[in-house]
Amino acid sequence: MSRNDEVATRLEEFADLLEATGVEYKPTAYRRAAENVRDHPAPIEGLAAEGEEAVAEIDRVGDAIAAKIVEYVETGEIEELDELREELPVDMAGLTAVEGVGPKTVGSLYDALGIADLDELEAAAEAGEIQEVSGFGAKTEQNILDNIPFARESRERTRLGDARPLADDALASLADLDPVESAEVCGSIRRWKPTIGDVDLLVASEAREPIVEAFTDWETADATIEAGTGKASVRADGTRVDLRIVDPDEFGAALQYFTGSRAHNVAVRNRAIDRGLKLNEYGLFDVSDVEGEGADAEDAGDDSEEPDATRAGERVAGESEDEVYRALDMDPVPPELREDRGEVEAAAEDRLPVLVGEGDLRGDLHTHTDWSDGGFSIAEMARAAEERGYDYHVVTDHATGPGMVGGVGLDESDIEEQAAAVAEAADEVDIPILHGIEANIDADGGLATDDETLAALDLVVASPHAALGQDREEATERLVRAVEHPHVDVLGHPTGRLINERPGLDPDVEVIAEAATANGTAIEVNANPARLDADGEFVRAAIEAGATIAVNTDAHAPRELDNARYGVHTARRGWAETSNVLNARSLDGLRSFIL
Ligand code: DGT
Ligand code: CA
Ligand code: CA
Ligand code: ZN
Repeated sequence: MSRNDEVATRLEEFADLLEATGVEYKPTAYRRAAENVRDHPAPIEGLAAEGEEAVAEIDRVGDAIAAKIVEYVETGEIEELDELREELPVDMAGLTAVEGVGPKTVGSLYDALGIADLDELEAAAEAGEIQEVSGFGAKTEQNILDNIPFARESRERTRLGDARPLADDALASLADLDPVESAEVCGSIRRWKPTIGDVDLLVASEAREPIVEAFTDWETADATIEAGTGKASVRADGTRVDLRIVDPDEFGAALQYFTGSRAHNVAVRNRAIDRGLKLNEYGLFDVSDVEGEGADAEDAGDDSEEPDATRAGERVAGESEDEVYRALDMDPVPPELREDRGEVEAAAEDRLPVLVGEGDLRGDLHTHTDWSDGGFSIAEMARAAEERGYDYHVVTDHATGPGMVGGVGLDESDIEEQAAAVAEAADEVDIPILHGIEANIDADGGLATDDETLAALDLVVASPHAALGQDREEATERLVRAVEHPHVDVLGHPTGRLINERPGLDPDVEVIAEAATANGTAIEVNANPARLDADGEFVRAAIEAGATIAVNTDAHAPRELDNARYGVHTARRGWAETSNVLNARSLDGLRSFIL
């Protein structure tokens, strides 16, 4: 966490505590200041060293807040914040993670019932105490109860978009060390799961101590949890990072083991047992001659959840992962597929999909500019796409409609005006720019933008932005109607979920997939790491039904085009091949689909 982030987090905590104690206006001022401190290009500690005036130069940071920032950078504390914390000793972040619970609610419930954390909140709701508090009712209490499990889970798991860069950073700090022969990320990150419990790293080396030392000295590590000879764990940016060091000839077996998932490993291990072999983190061993093991052993351990963790037997494979899979008469399984959803059988029968790759995308079909809520011009965004090597670029700013607040969306006349601006920007870059729109799907599946305007556009993405609490049936009907709309080309972030923030819609994905296939509408994998929507399971249903998918970043800034990789790996989790992906096609291929 940069110092700017850290200071911003303190200011936000300050804002929450003020709001909880009933103070008005000031919380908003602190939140705005926090946002600008976080986004400020210069390190806050440098400005603080120059004094309060330099800090107050940051937009929206007044003298009073500047003084607190300097106090914090100099002493590590803000006296007034400490006083507020004493006055209201609650787990604010934990409690406000519950949808519908804001700082004000936290303040009221603390005053009335002394609720300080999630466990106490749950107990009070279960005992029916919350509905007795003035301003609360039975419905609010039930809502709180319903939303606690999601809040708990989201407090415990880190978004892939935060964990992957952390893992890459840790790995880079290790890979350069002299004694390190190979280094890889494993666990759920290597499988590109949307959220991860902890980061797992694996290093192959004959050495141990210097690597553990370098790891615990890694500059992002905040604390050492444990440091042994072959393994160590640290906490970094609030996430646990585990490192294991193994001998180079066991690296492949260890990589296979620690990549998981557990269910995949059990299935692969049972395949080994069927062949008189034993697979564990040390290697693949022929145990037919080992007493008490082998196929004839009384307890051959079929369907065993845990492997026999010894090196007994004759080593058959272990140095590389591919070698381990091949020795089991199967094709190497891409990590994204290792969830025990048929991949072991497919690998054994030589019918694994050839998955889409990061380099296969030829353009982005969902991007924003400063015409709506993006921060950059049409030409700037298109140039960034060109620099990535894309063959085309599609601008899809927000149209007006439900969920668009503060005049963000474009109405029909804005869209017409933008068409001319897109044509002008096209002269500034060497790739074609298509003019699209991101229309809003209203609660019953209709679009707020009129048909004539939609018909004149090159491409229409339609996405839900409001009414995301609908039940399954309503949500399914709504999305099917949107997919059937004659002008809709892409169903954008279909569930509207925000990972760790809100679950979004829960439609019947098979029904949507069939409608999408029948109507020639693509289903988006929104690559924003806060969304990853559709997810891998949805993608798989889409592809099995014969639908086409689109991997889009929904970028609001040039650097967000880099999020494409999260989308590609999510599509891979859904078994997507290049031919299934609309924006892996040439401009002609794209045009014939969206026609
Ligand atoms: P996470 O961290 O909750 O997102 O999920 P993973 O898959 O990264 O799980 P983690 O970190 O507990 O362990 C990493 C991998 O190592 C896991 O996917 C499978 C393997 N593994 C770890 N411990 C065990 C174990 O006790 N039994 C088995 N069968 N596999 C294990
Ligand atoms: Ca893990
Ligand atoms: Ca772990
Ligand atoms: Zn968008």
